[in-house]
Amino acid sequence: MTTSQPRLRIAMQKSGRLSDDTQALLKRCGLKLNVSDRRLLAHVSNMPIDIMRVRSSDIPGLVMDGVCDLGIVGDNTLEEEELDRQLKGNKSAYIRTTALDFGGCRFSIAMPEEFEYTGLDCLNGLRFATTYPQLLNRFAKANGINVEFCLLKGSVEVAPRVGLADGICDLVSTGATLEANGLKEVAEVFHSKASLIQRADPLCADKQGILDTLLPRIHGVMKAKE
Ligand code: PRT
Repeated sequence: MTTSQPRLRIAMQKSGRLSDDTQALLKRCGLKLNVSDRRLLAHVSNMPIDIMRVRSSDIPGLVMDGVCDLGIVGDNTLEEEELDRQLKGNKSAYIRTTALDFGGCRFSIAMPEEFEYTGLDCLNGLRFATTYPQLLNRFAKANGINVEFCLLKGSVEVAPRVGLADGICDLVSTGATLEANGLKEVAEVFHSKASLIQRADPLCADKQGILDTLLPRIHGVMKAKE
């Protein structure tokens, strides 16, 4: 009976804002990837690595549960899942191996343009639409304010106009979406970038060997871009 060599499994976003940069990073590290839309577990042909292509929001859990050895995900998604799991008493450990140089954005509170913002205190008791309630809750507690949440997985910016919430807390890069929806950014809650994360349990020697080859390449690619 032959036993095959263990393959390092990396989770990345299937399609969206992080997928092109993630794929480009892995290719610049010399990984030969055959990624097609339907293939959700892509084989790297020149190294013992498999790439699992999933929703961004599933990546932290896949790494925390040890289904994937590594993952590339936004810090916003990562910390939201960590806080949510801690609240529920579920496994939430991981190692942040490398802070990457893409996926930068702010997670910010935004209010209708006509709102008179005088500081965080004036947000007390208001209701916010957000995809990341735990991140907002942590910020509110740290600043001694009470806020209510309304969970929306997308189109968060529409919430105040339709009477669902007083304001929103969402990801912002250029600010164009806020402006197009009559909103203004009033407070930054969290600054996010993409990170490479690793499962907390030690890797077997074979997988650790693969990671020891891959990591210097990732750092080299990032340094070359500086
Ligand atoms: O669907 P999936 O589970 O894969 O994840 P997702 O819905 O979070 O996917 P996606 O592709 O929208 O975002 C993936 C990650 O990219 C986020 O988790 C962030 O870490 C990062 N990122 C960086 C952003 C943005 N910038 C960003 N601007 N994610 C979303 N936005 C959205 C924002 O929600 C808002 O609707 O872009 C709009 C604002 O952009 P501006 O330029 O108009 O300000």
